[in-house]
Amino acid sequence: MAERFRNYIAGEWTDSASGRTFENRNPADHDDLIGEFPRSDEQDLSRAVESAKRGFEQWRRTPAPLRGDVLRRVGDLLTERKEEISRAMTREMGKVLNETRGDVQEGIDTAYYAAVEGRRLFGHTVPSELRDKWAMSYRRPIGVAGLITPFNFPLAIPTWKMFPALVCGNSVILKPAEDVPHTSTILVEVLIEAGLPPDVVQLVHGFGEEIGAAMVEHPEIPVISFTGSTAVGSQIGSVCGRMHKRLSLEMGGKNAQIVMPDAAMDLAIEGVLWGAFGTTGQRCTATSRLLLHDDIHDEFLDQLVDRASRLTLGSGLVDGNDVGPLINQASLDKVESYVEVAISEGDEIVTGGKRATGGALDRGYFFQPTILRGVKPGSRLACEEVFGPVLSVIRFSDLEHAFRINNEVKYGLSSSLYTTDVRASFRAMQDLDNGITYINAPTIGAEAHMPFGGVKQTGNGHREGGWEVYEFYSETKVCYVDYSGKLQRAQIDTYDI
Ligand code: UN1
Repeated sequence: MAERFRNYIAGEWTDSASGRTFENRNPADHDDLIGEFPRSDEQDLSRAVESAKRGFEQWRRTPAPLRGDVLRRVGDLLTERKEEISRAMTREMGKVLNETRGDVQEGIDTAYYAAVEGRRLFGHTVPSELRDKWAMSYRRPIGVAGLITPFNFPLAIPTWKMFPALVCGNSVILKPAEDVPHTSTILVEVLIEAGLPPDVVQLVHGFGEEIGAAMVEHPEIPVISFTGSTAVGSQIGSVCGRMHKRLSLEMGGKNAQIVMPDAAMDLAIEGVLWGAFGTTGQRCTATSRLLLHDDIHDEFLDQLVDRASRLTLGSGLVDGNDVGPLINQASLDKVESYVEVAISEGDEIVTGGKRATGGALDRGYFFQPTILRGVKPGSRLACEEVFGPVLSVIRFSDLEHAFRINNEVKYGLSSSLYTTDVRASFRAMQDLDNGITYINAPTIGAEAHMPFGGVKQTGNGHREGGWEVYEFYSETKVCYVDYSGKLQRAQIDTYDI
């Protein structure tokens, strides 16, 4: 019998109202059934919203430093359970244990950062134009926040959204990706154990087209935060625009690592291996383009191919494996179809290019780390997000040329420049059209206390992480206090100095 997991609604672990479920299996081994999870719909959502509204009334009145204290305990509990959560995460998501430990650590860092923000949440007090009058602003919570999260960071991304939302005084409804429902189940257990009032958090499992869409369309969820594809983000954006909802979108990337001839070559090779094939390329920050200067192109590529072809594929739970599986069959099919596109566009496969098979690999969604050379700027492989272990190599002649190639895609999440030239580094920070630029580090690896997000089609102007996300989850309230005892008319009454 498969283990049966539940939603968390109105302070109880509960089945879906319809009784329907879906299966969660290990992407490295189809035979490994993790459990059955509720397939939720509008009925479950209605109950979750009613509870979250009660939770909001209670929580918005709880002093923010106390809200922060709950998050500090969450950080402590995640630290205690780090190894167990990492293993559960690798089992359902696939990436290797070292990476799932990093994912949990990102959640822990986000919790401790949030705990401290509970003692800040700064407003401003500024001079009034008038005498005996104060002018000030402070941050108020908004209401019920609907959080829709992807499969690739099963703990970190829910925490990026949830913890700031909670510290600001909102209640939250989390809809995790259907591929990774177990990790968020543990996260909600931890929140409750840490002392979060039960109505303040709701967990609804299920599919994007069903429960996810219902959340976006629900009139009593005024805030939506979504991480996922640009196509789905656009649909969500049109609904939220029509309903005047506050919306944060984190979407696709086509991130480039640029290598100049003066770079430390070994460092640049380590960087691209990690950026392109870590998390099996399933990060929105993944390095999916490698821009090599003409002078080093061939030599760099030879060494890189040698290293990439030696990466070991297999279950992320087994020590020594470097690269885990893709998340599911659809993802495997998509990656495979991009290799066909590459061939039709005349790109040359220099390593990989196929499903990885044989022995235990046959039971999972494994794809060989793949490098394509001769990819032409403007071609599909150079422009579209693959979300898998496929790296497109593009040549360039000088820095300006590399910047142009970097900037000509519709996405703008992260970029990276390897060089020892300080002028080139600062030019890159200024001219690369991305939300994040790394110098001498790969395109992945953002830190929890810094704003995270991208420009152009990657986002809609908001940032997760860092101090900025606290503005997203709160409204500015402005207050004036006039203690002059008389009517003072702004912009009309003037005083002699
Ligand atoms: C994502 O891929 O959606 O910077 C997030 C990084 C990680 C987060 C990635 N800290 O790669």
